Amino acid sequence: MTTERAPIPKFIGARVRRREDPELITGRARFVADIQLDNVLHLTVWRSPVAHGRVLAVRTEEAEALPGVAAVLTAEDLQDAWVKPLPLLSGAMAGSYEFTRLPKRYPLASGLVRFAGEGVAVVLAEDAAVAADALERIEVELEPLPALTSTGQALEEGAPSIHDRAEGNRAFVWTADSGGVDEAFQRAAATVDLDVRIQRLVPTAMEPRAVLAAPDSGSDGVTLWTTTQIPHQVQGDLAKLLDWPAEQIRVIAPEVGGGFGAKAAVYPEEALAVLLARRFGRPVRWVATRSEDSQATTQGRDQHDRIRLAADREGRLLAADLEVHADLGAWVSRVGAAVTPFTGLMMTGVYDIPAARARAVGVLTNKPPVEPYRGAGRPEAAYLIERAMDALARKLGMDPAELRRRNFVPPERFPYRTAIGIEYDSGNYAAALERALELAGYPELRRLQGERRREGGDLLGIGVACYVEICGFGPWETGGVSVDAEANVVVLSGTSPHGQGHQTTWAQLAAEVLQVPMETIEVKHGDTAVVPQGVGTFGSRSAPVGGSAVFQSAETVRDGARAIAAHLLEASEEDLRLEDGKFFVVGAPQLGVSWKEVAAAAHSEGLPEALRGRLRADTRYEPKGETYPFGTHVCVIEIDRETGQIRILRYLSVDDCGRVINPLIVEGQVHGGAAQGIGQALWEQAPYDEAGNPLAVNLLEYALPRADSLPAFESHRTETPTPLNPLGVKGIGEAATIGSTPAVVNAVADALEVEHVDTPLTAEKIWRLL
Ligand code: MCN
Repeated sequence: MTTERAPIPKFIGARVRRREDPELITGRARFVADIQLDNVLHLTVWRSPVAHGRVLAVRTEEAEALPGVAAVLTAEDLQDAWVKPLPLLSGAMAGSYEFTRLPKRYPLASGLVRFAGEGVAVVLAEDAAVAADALERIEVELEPLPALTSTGQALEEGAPSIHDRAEGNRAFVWTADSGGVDEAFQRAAATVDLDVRIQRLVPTAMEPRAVLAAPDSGSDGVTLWTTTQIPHQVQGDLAKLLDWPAEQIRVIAPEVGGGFGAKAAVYPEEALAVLLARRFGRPVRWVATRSEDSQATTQGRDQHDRIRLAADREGRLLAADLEVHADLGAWVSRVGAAVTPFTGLMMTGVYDIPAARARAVGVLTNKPPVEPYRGAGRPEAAYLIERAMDALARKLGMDPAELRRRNFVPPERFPYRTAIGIEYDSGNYAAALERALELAGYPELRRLQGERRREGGDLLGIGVACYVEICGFGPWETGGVSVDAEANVVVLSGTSPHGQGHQTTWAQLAAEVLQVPMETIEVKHGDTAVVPQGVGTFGSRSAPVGGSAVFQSAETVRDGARAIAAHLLEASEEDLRLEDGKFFVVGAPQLGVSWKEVAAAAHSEGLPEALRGRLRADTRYEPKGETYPFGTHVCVIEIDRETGQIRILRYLSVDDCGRVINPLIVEGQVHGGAAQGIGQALWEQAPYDEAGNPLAVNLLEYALPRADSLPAFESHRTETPTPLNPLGVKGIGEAATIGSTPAVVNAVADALEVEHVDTPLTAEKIWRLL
């Protein structure tokens, strides 16, 4: 119904404070570990202390004999329970797989352990202390085997294969090729060739992972509370693994303290808790310690790449060529085979490059599995192309901003098909760059830098990075809206927020369409019994896909309400306008009915059949395609010549996520995202020794960014809506992580006047370089 003049948005675009925060910041929110049940058994996992070894014997008698221990179980004890291995996804939007050999994983290792931290046996005990003591009494005889800790070692001729199935330690090889790359390199006036290592990171959510599973009374069902971003997929995957009907597994994601992609996996502990709760008829709880989490939760990034660019004399790009060696760890994660190709798919970035070729090899090593981590393959892509662009600018003696300007995909070319074969929906890359340069005072910064260089003071570096990312993945998401007899609104969403503020933004969407106060709207999510279908929160998909579902349901309910109002007013629907919670006849505002009256009538007996049930709608929204947010980040740094210490003097970004639902939340997402990208650039790394032992398993050893080491973020926006969804929104959850790492590293390379330096840019590394 489009007859009414669209009211000026009151809720969409407003800086509404997050309604979930009061509970969170006053400690009233309930996380998995806060849920108390009677008669709980505590689960602990015996984890391999070595990265690679043959399990010769597991002796459990001593542990079993400990008072309070209910059971000690090994992979062999449980093997009949698992009907299928943990499910894996593969497939890419363009290009093709030369082969895939994805090893089959079960919740506990048997025969071989393949990374330090892999689970071999479990204890169930009456309390957590006994469960911990029992672990120490389990005796596992292990024959250590040489560990492969890098893609270089794993791909070497004659290297032992970690899995029989994946010979040569290649789990998959994905390629895409537009053709014409070699010819372009032959006729190029300038080329660059960078060898880049992207270190492994530990996704560090505030809340380590935890599970609690309880048998339902009077049925075969089990309820699982878990720290997940994807409750419905956990339900589906566990049902396949155990061959149980999905309805027998209710999955609840209560408050989840961050995830960053690492809680979008389906984990052994989830499967074990559900299985054992049913077997023992008692609730089963497992809560990871911080150091356990750093080994038993999936990790991020870890690539060794080579990127080459070819350009003509004026700096116009002719071709790009990329080889990715992705260190997947010991197992291909649930979506690893589908996500690694993103680095290749997004390799041309914001530039119009006529020829491109990518090859991505998924390599198995003796380290914990890598799962998507904020950005998942796209931070790597943006980092590679943006580092290579700076290197090319150096080679051509050209200002890096000018080189970018010359190569952007122009706004009139959208939708734009890249040489790799994916389609960007909308964009104005030059607008974001120019705005960022203006806000930064770019010419003045360059002048100052020249002055510093002449005078020999602390080194000043200016980093510019332009990014585009792919997000808003399908295949669908659910969003339901209903209005009860008292005009209270309930929104049901298949997304599963864990810090993104959907409680607030979904209420904004419904309030806008229904023209009701936000306080009358309740948003429910994260429980498969309340919201029967959903896909979950990852890949910055919730606003474009889940938000669109909520929006469309709200429109359907509003139209239903208008029909009821027309019936009550004996007016024509076309003559009715909705404003401030009231339907009224245009030109006669005194003739109106409120939402309360409409809702009461809708739930009463007297309504004609055709108008019944119209205050409820459930949309399963299928996006027409992915959306591509973009932006420019600018970082200004100073390097202390004496210590190699890097100080960020200014950090600003111009991000474009299309139409914005809540600017306050978008800015929060940008701040958090940038903090993570800066952490990767400067401090964070998950090192392993030659034997595959992790060297950073707690927050003393793992250098997480801290508030006092981060700059004040200046967050700005341009707004280029996507034509692909009714809201015009693109995602923002990962954008700043993608834009920030290259901005910082470009600034440091600019200060040092070097072609490239690998992350993390610790003071020691910089000091040695100086
Ligand atoms: N939003 C908006 N206007 C837009 C786009 C988004 O107001 N144009 C709002 C959304 O309504 C939502 C939030 O911004 O409230 C993020 O939306 P979106 O970009 O769709 O991302 P998702 O909600 O799907 O969140 C996933 C994304 C990812 S992939 C990671 S990783 C990540 C991130 O979100 N992990 C986070 N942000 C995080 N924030 C916190 N606090 N914790 C994490 O673990």
